[in-house]
Amino acid sequence: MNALRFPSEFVWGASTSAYQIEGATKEDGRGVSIWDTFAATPGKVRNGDTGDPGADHYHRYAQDLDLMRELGLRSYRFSVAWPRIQPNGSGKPNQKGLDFYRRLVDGLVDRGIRPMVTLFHWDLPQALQDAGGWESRDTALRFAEYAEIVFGALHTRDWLTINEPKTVVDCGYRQGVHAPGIADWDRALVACHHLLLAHGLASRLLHERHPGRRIGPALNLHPTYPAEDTQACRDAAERQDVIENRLYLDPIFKGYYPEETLPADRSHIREGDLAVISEPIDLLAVQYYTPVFVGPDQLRVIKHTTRQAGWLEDYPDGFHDILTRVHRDYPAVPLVITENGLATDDEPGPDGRVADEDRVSYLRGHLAAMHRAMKAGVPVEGYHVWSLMDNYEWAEGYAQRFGIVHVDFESQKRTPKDSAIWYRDLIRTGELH
Ligand code: GBH
Repeated sequence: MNALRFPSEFVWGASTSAYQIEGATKEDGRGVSIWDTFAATPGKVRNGDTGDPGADHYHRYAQDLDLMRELGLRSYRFSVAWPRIQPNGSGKPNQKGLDFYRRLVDGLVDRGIRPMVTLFHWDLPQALQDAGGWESRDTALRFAEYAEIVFGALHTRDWLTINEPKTVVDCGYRQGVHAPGIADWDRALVACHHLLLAHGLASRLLHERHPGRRIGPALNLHPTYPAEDTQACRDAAERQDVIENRLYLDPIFKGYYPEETLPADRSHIREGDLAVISEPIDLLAVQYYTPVFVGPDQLRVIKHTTRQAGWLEDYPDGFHDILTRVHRDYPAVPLVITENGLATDDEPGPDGRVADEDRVSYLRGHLAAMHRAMKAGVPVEGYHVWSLMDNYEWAEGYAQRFGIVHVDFESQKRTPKDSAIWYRDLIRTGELH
């Protein structure tokens, strides 16, 4: 492949989230989150793994900041743990929690790395779950209060509201494989509405109180394709697209829900809600891992198997297709890629190197596909690999490693994998080889 050039102002970065890396779940006044509860419930997470020790980032953040600088990152996307800021989900902020994120943001700025802050990456305060969680409208109102506390404490431009509302809806409320572990589609749709409302309320607040800043949602988008070239499969893929993508894109960009997703009982959807949800956004954060191939029976068909995560297919064209489609159907907003990556089971070899060639190949293919979309006019301003370092992969515990930096969860030693060295060179030259 000839080298592909990226614009010199292109923003290269890496992503993490609080519960997955911080550890220290009982320190400095942090309250209990629904993931602490879920992980402690027997049978929910592989090997009974919990967010402790994580990558012990709460204590090692200074070392991790130096690592980011060595890799040449220009942006770092992380999340704030709501239970560190409001241990019970409402009321006066916990100073020590705010101080941690202030130190982190200062450390980034000192090193010339742009912070991108996610307000909610799934670690809901348990006290709010006890009061109904996302099925309760009040959680959306509490989220806006929490957002305003964080907006006021961190002086930084770019903000993301909710990470992957679809995963909360689908894994947390439909399948029950994530916290809070509910398996009921009707309840999932209520939670979905309140997640979107929370996004809209926080976005509106930022616009009213902090002009000059930018905000948007972080959506995991999955292009859907017919598994076979038949009418039944094409229809099934179309139906699947509604559930995967349009349930989130349509209300946010157009102010309405796809007809097929409106439940019989709509009492939770109030007059004016969709105007809040469709508050204009300043950027759309796109997370892409895998397409979905759909069989005539609406069941998923896996076509391009990857070694570790069964749900994740290596299909770069899907990235190109979803980017061009989003830009065509939901135009006029800059796109930032906030997650893309692969799980592998790499360990350091005798020479200390971590040879993760599958990850390099996945990333290379996906960046080439993104480049193709940019050439076709899609305004992608930056890219963040998932993840900066190995971490707690939710229900998979520590078994799946998505990092470009290896973490030994016993010693907490960090070792940049071959993919990290490759990424550093890409950032330095702006050329994809
Ligand atoms: C993202 O989720 C998350 O934002 C991030 O925290 C996570 O670490 C990363 O991607 C890698 O997974 O679908 O039933 O097979 C992506 C959505 C949801 C996909 C859980 C994998 C596994 C359960 N993920 N899903 S299932």
